Parts: sequence; structure tokens; C-alpha cells
Amino acid sequence: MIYTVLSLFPELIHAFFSLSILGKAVHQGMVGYRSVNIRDFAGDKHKTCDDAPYGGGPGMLMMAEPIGRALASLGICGKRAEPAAEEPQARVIYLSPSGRPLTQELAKELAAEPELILLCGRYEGMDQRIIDRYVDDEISIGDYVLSSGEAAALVLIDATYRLIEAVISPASLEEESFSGGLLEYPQYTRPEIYGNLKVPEVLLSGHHENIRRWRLRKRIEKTLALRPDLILQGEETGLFDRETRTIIAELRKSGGG
Ligand code: 9WO
Repeated sequence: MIYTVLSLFPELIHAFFSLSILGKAVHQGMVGYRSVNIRDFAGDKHKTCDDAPYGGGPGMLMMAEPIGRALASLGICGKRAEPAAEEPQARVIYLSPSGRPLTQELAKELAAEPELILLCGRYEGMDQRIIDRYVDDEISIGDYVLSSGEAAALVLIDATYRLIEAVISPASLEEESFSGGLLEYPQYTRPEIYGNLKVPEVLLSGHHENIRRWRLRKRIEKTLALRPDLILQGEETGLFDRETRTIIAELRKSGGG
């Protein structure tokens, strides 16, 4: 996977790649990144990349031309243009609060791409013609507004990168939050007593079947309390096995959910 990030703040992206979690995938050359400073493609001596919106309204927008030139420098010629070569064009993603939600499922799909081009906006938005001409997916990491798209791009990179890493060093992806449509069970490590808080007895019992059942029940309790939408979704899509359905029914009867 190559992550190509277009941004007005490439230092932010660079800091993440140089400081973080650079795991095996980067060292083995399976993951690489390049950053492109949109300002380098401005057209005037002041390196202007923003201008006021037509029709009025607050703030400034990113201009189309510097971004178009930055993409052209990467060989991206836009949807209505003839491809420069035979090779398939990399997927262009615009991080925006009005995009479709980033989920674990979408992260898996993106992690399978050979290259992602991540477009980070700033100011109050971007000239729509860039989105219309170049952007394949407009993606949101959640329902809130940031000051720019870089932090969202880093979230997307992190969520996809660890899936690539997991192909090399398979850990317990099956066990993590959202697998099976439920949140995670609570976890404990030493010491056995912290202040006046004890580790649940069942986890010390060594009884694997009881532990498995306790963890499943905890996952369901937590999901019913915090994310009832995930329970409804799992029921609608027939995701839950019989044991899970039985516990959901029990917990609903005993109040809550
Ligand atoms: C700011 C603003 C202020 C007044 C009126 C309208 C406005 N819209 C915006 C706005 O959406 N600014 C964005 C800032 C422009 C694109 C980059 N920015 C951004 C990306 N903020 N939040 C994100 C983002 C990306 C992905 N997932 C969640 C949030």
C-alpha cells in the first residue's frame, strides 16, 4: 500500500509516519507514504490556495487549480479525462464531515487497494469541481467538524495500516471490537486487587467455558447499553448465533435495552 497525502500541512502527516508504530509492513517495504504540499502548486508568488465562495457565505474555500495541478503531478487526470497510461488510477479519497462513514468494513476494503490518495481540506471547504472531477470516495470519520482534514486522514491511515500489518503478523483481529457486531468485553491484568476493586472471580477460576460465557454476556450488556443500534443491526442481518440471541432476550426481560 502506498499512502499519498495531499495537504497544506504535510509536516503533520510526516510526524505521524516518522514517530508512530512503524511496524513490519513499513520496514519490509509493503507500506510506503509520500506527501504532497498543495501550496507548492499555487499559481502566484504569494502561494495563494484559498479564495472567497461565489454566492457569498462565511470564510474561504480551497481553490481548484492548485489541487488539480498537485493531482496531475501524480498522474491523476480526473474522471472525464482519458487515462494517461494503461495502469489503473489510484483511489482518490476526500476526508470530509459530509462523507460516508468510515467503518471497519470500509477500512478492510480500502486496505486491499494498492494506493490511496488522501486529499486533506482546510478553511471552510473546497471547490466542488475538485470533488466532482477527481474524488472517488468522500469519507467521514464521524459527525463532528475539525479544522482540517489531516487528523481524519491519519485516522483512516491507522485503521487501514494495522489491517495490512495483521496480514504479516496475525494477532487477534477476530477478537476485537466490532467483530461479531458486539463491543469488547472488559479486560483485567495484575494486580488482582486495585484499590478496593477486584478482578472478577470467574477470570481467576481457570474455567475456560465459564470465562467464554461471561465475556460474551459482558459484550452483549455493554453493546445494549452503549450501542443498541449495533444490536438491532446484528438482529436484522442474522449475525448473532443462538447463544447470543438468548442472552439478548434475557437481558431485555430483566430491564435495560
Ligand atoms: C467549516 C465551516 C464553517 C462555516 C460554515 C460551513 C463550514 N464548513 C466547514 C467545513 O466543513 N470545513 C472543513 C474543514 C473543510 C474540509 C476540511 N475540514 C474538515 C474535515 N473538518 N472536518 C473534517 C472531517 C473529515 C472527516 N471526518 C470528519 C471530519
